[in-house]
Amino acid sequence: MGKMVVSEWLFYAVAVAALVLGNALAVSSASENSKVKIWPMPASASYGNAQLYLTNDFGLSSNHESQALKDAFDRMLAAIKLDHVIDANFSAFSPSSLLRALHIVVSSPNEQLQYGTDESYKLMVPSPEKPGYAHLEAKTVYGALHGLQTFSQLCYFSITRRVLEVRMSPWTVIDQPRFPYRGLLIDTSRHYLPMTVIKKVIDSMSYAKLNVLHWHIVDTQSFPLEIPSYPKLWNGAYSPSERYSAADAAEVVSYAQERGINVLAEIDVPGHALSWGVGYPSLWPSKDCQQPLDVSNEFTFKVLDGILSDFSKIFNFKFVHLGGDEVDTTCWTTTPRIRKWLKRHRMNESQAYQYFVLRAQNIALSHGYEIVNWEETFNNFGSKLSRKTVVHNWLGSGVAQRVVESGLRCIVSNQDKWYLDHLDTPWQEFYINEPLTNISNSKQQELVIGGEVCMWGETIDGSDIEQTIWPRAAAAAERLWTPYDKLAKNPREVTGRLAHFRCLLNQRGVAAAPLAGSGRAAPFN
Ligand code: CP6
Repeated sequence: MGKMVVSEWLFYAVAVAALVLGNALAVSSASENSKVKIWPMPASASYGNAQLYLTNDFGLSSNHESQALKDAFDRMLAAIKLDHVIDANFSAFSPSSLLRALHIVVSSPNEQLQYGTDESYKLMVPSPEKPGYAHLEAKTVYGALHGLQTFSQLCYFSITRRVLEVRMSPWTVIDQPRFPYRGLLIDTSRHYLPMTVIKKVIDSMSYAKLNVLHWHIVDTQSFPLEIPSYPKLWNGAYSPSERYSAADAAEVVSYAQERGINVLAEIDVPGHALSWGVGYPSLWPSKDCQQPLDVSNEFTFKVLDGILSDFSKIFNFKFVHLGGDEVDTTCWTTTPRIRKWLKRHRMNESQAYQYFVLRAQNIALSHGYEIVNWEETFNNFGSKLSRKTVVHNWLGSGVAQRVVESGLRCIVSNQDKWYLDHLDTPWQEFYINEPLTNISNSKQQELVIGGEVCMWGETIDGSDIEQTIWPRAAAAAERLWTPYDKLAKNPREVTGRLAHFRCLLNQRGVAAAPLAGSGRAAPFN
């Protein structure tokens, strides 16, 4: 007998033994032990002790012809194959240990992605009814996408067997997110981010089941986006090539949607908008006092209307972000023309700030949007805000509590925990930041729609954005996905699993930093 044959027999024997043992020992609960390497941790996961092998023609079968699902399946396979050569001798495996296909059943396959879309799924490997198959059930394509991500995390390339394998089967994962809004902010004004970089960020978000890309498009430093209604606005771009056409923006939206991610577009007004005046200087209070946007000029609101009209053709998320933070009204009171206007309208500068924000809200509402505003708008005149406002926290904790007490919705991004540009915030702080702190009433809890980690662009660009976002954003992603009672009370309990996810990101080409080097390894107690 040749060597090869002996080892093949050995594999066969081990595989059969594992399968028998696995089926005998079967299922324990995921929360009870650290063997589950899925990130973020699913709502429920049980597993056994057997090993399964994906056949070389492992394919998709589905009740529905969804191109999005087919494409996602192909990407998922590529992400688990990792370019390895799969040349196992399949005849050496027991037929009962082979997985031939993933069968996907989506009950509402035509539902479009939107805020609140059902993201639940149920994954069984193998299917109890069809032993050679894995089975994935979801209400929507977007739930199925999450199921594919989870499936990809159950599969490993075995370098000894030269095959894709699923360990610890049979698996049953029943899962859905804790919060409907799980965001990441990127900032393309402080540094331009190439389209390829934005797409890579979107890919990486899908691995962690984040579902909103908050695109802080424009700020003081540059205006990179084409606005067909006011074509000189992008004169405020850094350079002709550091721009996005309207078609580019639409491409970002569809690329994200195919991965289950909504795009929340932001134009931050009336502060943080100096670059608007490069193309249209009359938007500035004056040539040497250039922000906030001129509140006294009707043209300002015409431009805002044009932008939001153009947005409504591209950004089909139900929310638009209107900023409203850090407004320094000095230029309004020191510019004689505006000072006169304020006097004539019997407004002080803080009333003018309110007037601006509320008028911007009405324009957004007229284009069919609901609104997100930074928390200063709530802190200054919360009772005047449209009831369709979601207040975006950033300054401190405690605001969320006041927002939901007032009956408005809230997104949590407190800067001491969830600002990725704060390099001295370690992943453990990201992990333990709890959006529902001090909110116990269940009606109020529901008004906290989720949270968002913020990758402000002043100190990062396309060269280091990935390792600044990851792995810390993943820590927040679990906080936002996993049921509260399944979250680790001490982040130490999840270090190994997060390190594992970090390696998975690396394998998939995402430059996630080592855990000990993320957040500059600040001490954590
Ligand atoms: N840009 C805009 C920023 C910030 C905000 N808005 C910001 C403020 C403080 C810190 C980080 C970011 N760079 N438009 C606040 C929401 Cl520490």
